Amino acid sequence: MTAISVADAKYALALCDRIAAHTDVPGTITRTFLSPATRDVHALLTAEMRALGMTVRTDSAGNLRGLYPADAPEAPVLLLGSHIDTVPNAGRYDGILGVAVPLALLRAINGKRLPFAIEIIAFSEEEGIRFKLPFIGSRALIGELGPDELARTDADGITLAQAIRNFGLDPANLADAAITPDTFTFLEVHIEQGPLLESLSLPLGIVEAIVAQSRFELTFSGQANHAGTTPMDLRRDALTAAAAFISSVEALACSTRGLVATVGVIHALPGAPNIIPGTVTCSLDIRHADDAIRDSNAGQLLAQVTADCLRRGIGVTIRETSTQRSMPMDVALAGALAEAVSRTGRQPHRMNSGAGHDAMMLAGKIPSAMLFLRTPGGLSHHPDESVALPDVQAALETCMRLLETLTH
Ligand code: HGY
Ligand code: MN
Ligand code: MN
Repeated sequence: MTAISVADAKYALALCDRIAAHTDVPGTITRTFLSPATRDVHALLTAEMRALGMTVRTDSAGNLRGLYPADAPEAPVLLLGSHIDTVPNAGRYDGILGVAVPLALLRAINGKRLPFAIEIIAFSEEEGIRFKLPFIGSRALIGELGPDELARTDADGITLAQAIRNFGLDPANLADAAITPDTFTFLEVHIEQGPLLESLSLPLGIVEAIVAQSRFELTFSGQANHAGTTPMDLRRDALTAAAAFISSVEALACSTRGLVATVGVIHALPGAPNIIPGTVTCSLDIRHADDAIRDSNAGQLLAQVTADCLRRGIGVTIRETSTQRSMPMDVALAGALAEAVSRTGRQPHRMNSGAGHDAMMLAGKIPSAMLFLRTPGGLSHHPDESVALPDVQAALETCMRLLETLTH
């Protein structure tokens, strides 16, 4: 099969740079579900896909899908891809690299036809920023984008269904996003987004399972009042109640092996230094490799905050905005991927993913695997997120070896 050159890796990274230029917030890399910048990225990727001999379509969930034909009709389909939406002020590789590497792979194959077709998918939304619902794109592939999800509203009150219509698509046609029956495997190439591979001085990881994650939104209701005239014992301060909750989140996660929990968003209203906050909303993101441990710790935190707010005379409402169970990757495929890494002369490292990925949605339907690339500094969901050129070349060589395996 074809050799991989450093030019192929450079192509992938250059494509990530070109896509990073399309943002909804100038000065940052920020693209949310079907935003104006997404349309620009679709146009850019469509041109790349067509130049590689692919046919291109956009399904009704806004996933951009390029199909590279097989050497014969009616052939099975290998699905590759990742997401092109980002968190606010993101890096340029989270998600996107998982579209750029497969395109670089096809570029290296250089028109050769294989006994299977290759579909490369740029998922429309994985992060869950605009609608507080992660995996919108990949949910559509597995038939889990239903009326409840379509009724979700963004900060401007636009429903998910309307956002799809505003992009020129029809939510009534979501069946067009379904994984085709002849799709036999999904491989997602992604940066690790953590410090492990770098600490081991290894370029590539093979994901064995993606940890369970739940996200909640909490609203604390106290009494706004004058900061200067209201005695401390007469206050119903919503922000100090939230602060006690946030401290309890940190304390529990630090004392529970394998648990991570984060409050990443907090809004205090009315939001003036001389007004006691009357209403506070905050998020909770809690993860563990074991569903039951994730659930029991989430339950403990939410029971604790409910009791504490009762004592403080503060109202608290809790909404679970999303939850994903821990998802193992396909054992045989992970083995083939590890063997492909070894055949490039590198040491494969099997690991779990603390980050969620579209693969966790597809793995329940088709054999799925993930190839991780080392993240320098372990820094991600940050503009300084990076990836090393040699590691991109290593990933491409691994993917090429895997294609050889799948071809026989
Ligand atoms: O938050 C996550 O785990 C992923 O980056 N969406
Ligand atoms: Mn991410
Ligand atoms: Mn990602």
